Amino acid sequence: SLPVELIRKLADQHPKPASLRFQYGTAGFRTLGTVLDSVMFRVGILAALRSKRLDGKTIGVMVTASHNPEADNGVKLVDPRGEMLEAAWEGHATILANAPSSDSFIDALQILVKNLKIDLSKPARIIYARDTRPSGGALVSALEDGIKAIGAEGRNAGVTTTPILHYLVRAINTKGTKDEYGEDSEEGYMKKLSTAFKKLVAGKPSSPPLIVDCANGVGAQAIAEIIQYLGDTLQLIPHNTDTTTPGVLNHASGADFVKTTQKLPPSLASVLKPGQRGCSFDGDADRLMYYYLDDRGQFHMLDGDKIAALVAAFIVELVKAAGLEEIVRVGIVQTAYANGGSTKYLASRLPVRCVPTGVKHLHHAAEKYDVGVYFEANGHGTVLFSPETDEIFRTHQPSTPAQSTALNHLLNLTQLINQTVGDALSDMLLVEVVLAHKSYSGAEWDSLYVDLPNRLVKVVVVDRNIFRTEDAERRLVSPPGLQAKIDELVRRYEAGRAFVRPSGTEDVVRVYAEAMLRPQADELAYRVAGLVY
Ligand code: NG1
Ligand code: ZN
Repeated sequence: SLPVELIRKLADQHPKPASLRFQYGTAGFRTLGTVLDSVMFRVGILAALRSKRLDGKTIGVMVTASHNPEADNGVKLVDPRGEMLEAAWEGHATILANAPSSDSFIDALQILVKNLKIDLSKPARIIYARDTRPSGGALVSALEDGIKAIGAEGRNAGVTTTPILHYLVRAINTKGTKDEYGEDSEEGYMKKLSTAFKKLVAGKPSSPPLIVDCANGVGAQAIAEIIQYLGDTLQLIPHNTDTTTPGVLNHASGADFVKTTQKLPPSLASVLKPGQRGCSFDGDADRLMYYYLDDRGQFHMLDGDKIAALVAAFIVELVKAAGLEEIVRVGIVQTAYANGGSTKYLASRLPVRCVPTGVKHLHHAAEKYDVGVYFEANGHGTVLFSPETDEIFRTHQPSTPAQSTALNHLLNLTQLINQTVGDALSDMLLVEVVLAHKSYSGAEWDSLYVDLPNRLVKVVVVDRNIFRTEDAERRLVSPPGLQAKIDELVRRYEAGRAFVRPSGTEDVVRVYAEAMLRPQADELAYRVAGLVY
């Protein structure tokens, strides 16, 4: 049975703020760092129950608020294969977080244990990590109290990136099996990625140096480490690496800044030279944006859609060159935020699916392909190789040296790519591999297709829950009549497209619009926003 006395004693030290309601959303719990103490304690216990339910498999807990302002923090659970928490448990998490008192929390735990038939005699194992946020240390202590209260085994992975924590979870749970993912240490991760990268670029002329904007977050630490492993195979020049000065995290820098403002971080203005490539990580290093300045100094953004196009084309080529095009099917998964230009380009070459926003939707849809490439326009994404495809790459007998080379490249890609979740570091190395193979400059990559001008705006509304969508969030079903009005507006714009959906992470409604010309995209976005308001 549950150690009720110990849980109560420790729960009393982490009381829930009376006025607040917490919700486990697409990014876990996320709000001001100062109000998350009770949530962290309870998440420690929830993670232990999840582990027990899965026969003692290790569950991950990541303390981060990603690209949000420094004062925010958050927490999300990672399932045994390194994936996002199973959807049904999001509801359990929300219930536990909102129990008003220690007693009602314990009652809720008892109900959960009973309903889910959790065998409390099973072991519970948890690995946890946090990003560089100042509130992280105290929140981890609260989490550790939760882990202690239920008698689970906890392993502290320290301050690290979200994707490294996902990697560790999978590595631990596959240790000693035929699916072994890698050594379960940060060093193991660095070795795995750098070894694969070196093999993939062997013999290729070395690329010009790449500027890396670390958003003053934990990515700076990962970049500093990977540089040690890469030697002279790739020149990285890190910027925005200050993880100690208060207030600088994600400030006017990082992948989200680049995507939402469609601008170069001001701190790179005197750094990035015309023609040179740069990229930005977000605060926990799971999103990546590329860009370059053209000869006239004009900024060009290479977002998640451009990364998907680059990577998918490369993999398709390799699959063909390996003689596997009849056996291995490559597909793409996007969300409604994917630029219309990218969808048109990709859909004429490959199967493309559109799913609702949120990594779990993309990930699950990508698993349906032999090779599934998924990227959100904001730069979060990865490539999944099915177990059967992995096996084919390992066992297929090439009939020519060219086939053998292509097959080796594919095998190395399965090692380079973090298949658990989007990973800025791994994705950056992947992009660099493709650019090196194709001898592409930023401009050549950019010219794969032309982005339609687009605008994303937030609208604060009284109740965002009245906005309900269908067709992968591309159409509104409620409030009644609104979609017809949007359609009526969109029809007046060449290549016009617009949609409205409630955010899953903020108390706002998002409006997205695109059109053939910049002023029209802006105008359409503001007119649709006017309908919503
Ligand atoms: P919401 O707030 O539901 O739009 C945002 C991003 C998602 C995803 C999640 C999780 C946009 C428009 N939305 O979701 O793509 O990354 O955060 O972090 O970028
Ligand atoms: Zn992030």
